[in-house]
Amino acid sequence: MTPIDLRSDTVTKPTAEMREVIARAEVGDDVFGEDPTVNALQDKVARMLGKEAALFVSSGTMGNQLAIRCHTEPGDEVICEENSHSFNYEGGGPASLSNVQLRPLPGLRGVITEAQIQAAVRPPDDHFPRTSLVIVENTHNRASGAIFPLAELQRISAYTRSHGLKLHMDGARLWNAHIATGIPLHEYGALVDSVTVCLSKGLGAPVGSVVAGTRDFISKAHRFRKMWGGGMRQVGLLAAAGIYAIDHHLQRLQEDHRRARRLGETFARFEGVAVDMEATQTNIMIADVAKAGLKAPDLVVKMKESGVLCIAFSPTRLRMVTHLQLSDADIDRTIEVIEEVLLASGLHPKYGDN
Ligand code: TLP
Repeated sequence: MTPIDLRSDTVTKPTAEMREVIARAEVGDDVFGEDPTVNALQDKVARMLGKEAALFVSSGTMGNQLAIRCHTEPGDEVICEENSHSFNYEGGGPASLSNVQLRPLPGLRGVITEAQIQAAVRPPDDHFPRTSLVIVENTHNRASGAIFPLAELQRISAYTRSHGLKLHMDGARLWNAHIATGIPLHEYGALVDSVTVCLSKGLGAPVGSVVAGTRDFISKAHRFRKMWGGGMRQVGLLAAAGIYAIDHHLQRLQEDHRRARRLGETFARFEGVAVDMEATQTNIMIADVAKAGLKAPDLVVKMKESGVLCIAFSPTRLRMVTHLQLSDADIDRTIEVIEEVLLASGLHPKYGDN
């Protein structure tokens, strides 16, 4: 039997309709700027985000790293949140590709505040690195898909603008924040200097991300993308999948959000299991089993034996991510498996729940 795969929203495979669109895509050499489908995707995403221009890139990591490279000089310092993707999961890219150091600040549900940023910005002094960039993540992966509050983002944006700093948003799952809150994408876009969005996560395209910003920023990013070997040729095949994904898979993200909450509520019913339901606002659910004295990797193995795939995010935290290739029946079955595995691990439901 095919397992129910909740390891990430990156695991989706192109649907039959998407494959048809890919097959029909008009293409050209994108390094010459001649791929009409890539150009259409870039224009579409730039428009949606309210930015002047956009660039199709191979991955979210490349989008973020290009932004860091374009907004900084070697020796600069970049403020980010300590659990952010750029700090934890991009292979030390900022040090290697941009020769900058990161200054991770502790966040609450992935959110760093304007006050924290203000306190961390270095005064001008040749002893210090120069603070040039702030990165925020929306939604926040390691904070259970929490949405960055607009009001805090507005404060940060006003501060960075008035102090000559750049602000980049890792919006790998900004689509989810938009659907969950109803806040238009361009409202988020207007507050930041650049933003990366991913097509290959909740939207279900096989490959690709888009980074957006001013025309100058994008022409710089275009140069570094080429330098880093990321210039692709007849890549309209993939851009077509991205356009299809935006047109057909955006609104349905609310189903993923509803399903992630159901999973969170299931874990939260057990003694010793902590789920931050306030943070579980989109398609990521993280359950912490520290108080139950369990180990997340052991639970991952047990769930796998029952046909449910998920990942351990730390020795005690287990992550499940919902996506378009899961059905309500898959979620029902997952809930059964969670209950079986937790009961078999000696945990009890709270307040006599069953
Ligand atoms: N996240 C992946 C893993 O790398 C952890 C996942 O399964 O969630 N920003 C954020 C917030 C992300 O969650 C990811 C991917 C990226 C950037 C990078 O995207 P890719 O994988 O396309 O480089």
